[in-house]
Amino acid sequence: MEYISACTLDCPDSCSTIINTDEHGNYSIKGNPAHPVTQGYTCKKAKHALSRIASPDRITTPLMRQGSDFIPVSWETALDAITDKIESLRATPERMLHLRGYGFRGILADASRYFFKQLGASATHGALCDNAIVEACTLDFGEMDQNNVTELLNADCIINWGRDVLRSSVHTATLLKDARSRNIKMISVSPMSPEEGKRIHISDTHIQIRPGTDRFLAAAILKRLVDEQISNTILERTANGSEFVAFIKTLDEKNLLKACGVEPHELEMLTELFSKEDVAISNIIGWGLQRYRYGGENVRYINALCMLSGNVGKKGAGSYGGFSTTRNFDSSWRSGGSNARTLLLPNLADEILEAGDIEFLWCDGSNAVNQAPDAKKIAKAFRTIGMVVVVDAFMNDTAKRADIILPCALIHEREDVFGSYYHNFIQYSAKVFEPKGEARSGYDVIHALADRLAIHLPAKGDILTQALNTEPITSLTANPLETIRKQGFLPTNHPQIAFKDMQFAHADGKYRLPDSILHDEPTHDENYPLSLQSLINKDYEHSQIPAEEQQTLLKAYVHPATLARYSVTAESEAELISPIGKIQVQAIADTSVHPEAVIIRRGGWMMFNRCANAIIEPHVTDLGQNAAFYSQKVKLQALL
Ligand SMILES: Nc1nc2c(c(=O)[nH]1)N[C@H]1C(S)=C(S)[C@@H](COP(=O)(O)OP(=O)(O)OC[C@H]3O[C@@H](n4cnc5c(=O)[nH]c(N)nc54)[C@H](O)[C@@H]3O)OC1N2
Ligand SMILES: Nc1nc2c(c(=O)[nH]1)N[C@H]1C(S)=C(S)[C@@H](COP(=O)(O)OP(=O)(O)OC[C@H]3O[C@@H](n4cnc5c(=O)[nH]c(N)nc54)[C@H](O)[C@@H]3O)O[C@H]1N2
Ligand SMILES: [Mo]
Repeated sequence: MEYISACTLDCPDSCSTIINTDEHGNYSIKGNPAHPVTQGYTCKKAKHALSRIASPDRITTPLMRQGSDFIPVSWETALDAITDKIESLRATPERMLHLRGYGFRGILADASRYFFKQLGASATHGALCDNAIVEACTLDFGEMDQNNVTELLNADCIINWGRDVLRSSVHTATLLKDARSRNIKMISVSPMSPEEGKRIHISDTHIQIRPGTDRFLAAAILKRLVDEQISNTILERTANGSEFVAFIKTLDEKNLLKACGVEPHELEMLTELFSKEDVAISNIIGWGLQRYRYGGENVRYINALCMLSGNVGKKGAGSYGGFSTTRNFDSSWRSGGSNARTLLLPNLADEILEAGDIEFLWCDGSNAVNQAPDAKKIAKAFRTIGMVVVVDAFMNDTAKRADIILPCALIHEREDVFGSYYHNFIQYSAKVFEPKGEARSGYDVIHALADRLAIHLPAKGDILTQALNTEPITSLTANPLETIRKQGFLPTNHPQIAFKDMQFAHADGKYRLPDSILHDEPTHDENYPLSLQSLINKDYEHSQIPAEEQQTLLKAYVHPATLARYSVTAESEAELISPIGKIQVQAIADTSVHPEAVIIRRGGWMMFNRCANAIIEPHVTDLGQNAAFYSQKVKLQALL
C-alpha cells in the first residue's frame, strides 16, 4: 500500500512523504515528488523517525512508578490516578504546570494546551528555540514574515548569516546550490573556518566571526553606509531613522571590527555590495546567532542593515528569518480559558523551586529535563512535585523522572495537519499504522481525561475543519480538509514578496530600527574562556536519538591551537567544565572550529553522560526570553 503522510518533526522543511507498506510488515519512506519543496527526498532524521515506530525500546503501556522502578498499569488505573490528582487541585489550578515541547506539531497536537488552559493551570513563557529572532523581527517589521523562498533565486547576492543548511534544512541547501549554479554571489558569516563555512552554508566566500558578535559586523557596515548617506525614501519608511543614524555615526569602526574579529578587507567587500542600489541582497538569518545573551540585538542589526541598504520589500532582496507555523490556521477553537501564571522555561529548575507549590506536572512532546538549561537541577526540581506525568514513547531523561508515563502514538500513527516556518505549504500527516501496543495519540489521551473531568473538547473533524477555514487556504482550495487528506499538502496564498514597497505591519506602516544602543559582549570569568556551541545533530532531531548510538564518549571538537593552549592531547579523554558541572569528552582536533569555541553535538542523554545542558547555565536572551545556550563559557581540561 502507498500512503501520503508527512514528517511532523520540528524542522523548517516540513516534508510531505510517501510511505510504502507490504503484507510482511515491511515499510519504507521517501519524499513526496509532487510536493514543490520536498521534491521527492527527505533527510536521515525523517527516516530515523520512522524506524522509531518499531523500536524495541518503545514504551507501549502506561507505566506507574514503584520505588525506583516502573510497573505496567492499565489506562484506566493511570487515568483514574491523574483525574483524582487534578480534581484535588482544581480549586488551586496554579499548582498544576503544563510543559509542552516541540516533539509533536499539528493542529490536534494543541489539544493539551487547550485542556490545561480550560483548567486554568500554570504554563511556561520564553522558549528554547527561536524566540529571540521572533521577537526581534516582530519589533522591526511589525510581524514575522519573509518572501516566498523561491524569491532567493531572484537575488544578485545571498548572505547566509550562520544557517547550517547542510544539517538543519536539506531543502534550503538544494535551493542554495541552485542559486549558486545560476551565478548568484554566495557569502556566509559564522564562527566556522572559511573552508567549513563555505561547505555547510553553501557559499563561495566565508567570513569567520567571533561567536555571538554579528551585530558589530552589521553595525560596521551600517556605519559606512550612513557616513555616505541613506536615501530619504528609505528613512521616511522608518519611525526612528534619524535617531538611529545619529547613533550609528557615533560608533568607532575599529572597535566594531575588533569586537567581531572581522578583517578590514572583508568589511570593504561587504560595504561595496550593500552600497550598490542595483544589487539585490537576500539575507538568511540563522538560528545559531540568536542563541546568545544579545541574540535579539544580533538579529535587529542585521535587519537594520537590510532595511537601510534598501534590501527589504523588493525583488530578490529581503531578510529571511521565518514565520509562525500556525499562521495559516484558525486557532480560535483553543482560545478559551487562561493560565494562572507562567514560569520562565529557560530557567525551569529555579522557577519550579522558587514557586515551591507545584504539585502536578504534565509534560508532553518535550524532553525538558534534557533540552532546557541546567538539566541536573531540573531533575531535582521534578522530585519536589507530587505527581509528574510524562507523555512520551521512550524512557528518556524526562520520562525517567515521571510518576506516571503515558505511551504516545508517534508520527504516521496519528492524523494531523501542520505548517512550516520556512515554506508556504501546509502538510497532512496520515495515520498509516495503528499506534504500537496500547499507545494513544495526544488528542485521544486528552479526550479521555476531558471526559472524566467534564471539560468539553471539540471533535477532531470539527477542529480540523475550522482550523483550515481561513482565507490563505480557502482562496485556493474549496474543500481543504477533504483535499489535503487526499493530496497530502495544500498551497497557501501569500505574496511572493513580504513588506512590498516597504509597507510594514506596525500600525503606522513604518519600520522600527533598534534603540540607540549596541551592547558589548558580556564579560566572563577568565577561568572559563571558551564558548560552548551545542549544535544540532545531522541525523537526529534533538534528543530523539536511540540508546545504541550513545554508548561512546561525547566528542568535543576543538581547534588544535586551543588544544595545545590547554595542554590537551588530540583524541584523548578530557573534561568540559563550566561553573555548574562537568562532562567527560573525547577531545577531537578540528581546524574548522573557531579558536575561542568548543563544538559538541546536542541531544545526548544525561543517563549516558552526553547531555550538553548538564553544564549549561540558564542564560536568557535580550529579546523573547529564549535560552542563550551558546553564551555558555567553559574550560577544557586534560584528564590525568
Ligand atoms: N544545549 C542546547 N539545548 C537546546 C538547544 C541548543 O541549541 N543547545 N536548542 C533547542 C531547540 S532549537 C529546541 S527546538 C528544543 C527542543 O526540545 P524538545 O522539544 O524537548 O526536543 P526533543 O528532544 O525533540 O524532544 C521531543 C520529545 O517529544 C517526544 N514525542 C515525539 N512525538 C510525540 C507525540 O506525538 N506526543 C508526545 N507526547 N511526545 C512526542 C519525543 O519522543 C521526544 O522525547 O530544545 C533545545 N535545546
Ligand atoms: N538534522 C536536524 N535538523 C534540524 C534539527 C535537528 O535537531 N536535527 N532541529 C531543527 C530545529 S528545532 C532548529 S531550531 C533548527 C536549528 O538549526 P541551526 O540554527 O542550523 O542549528 P544550529 O546548529 O543551532 O546553528 C548552526 C549554525 O550556527 C552557527 N553559529 C553559531 N554561532 C554563531 C554566531 O555567533 N554567528 C553566526 N553568524 N553563526 C553562528 C554555527 O556555526 C552553525 O553553522 O534546525 C532544525 N533542523
Ligand atoms: Mo528549535
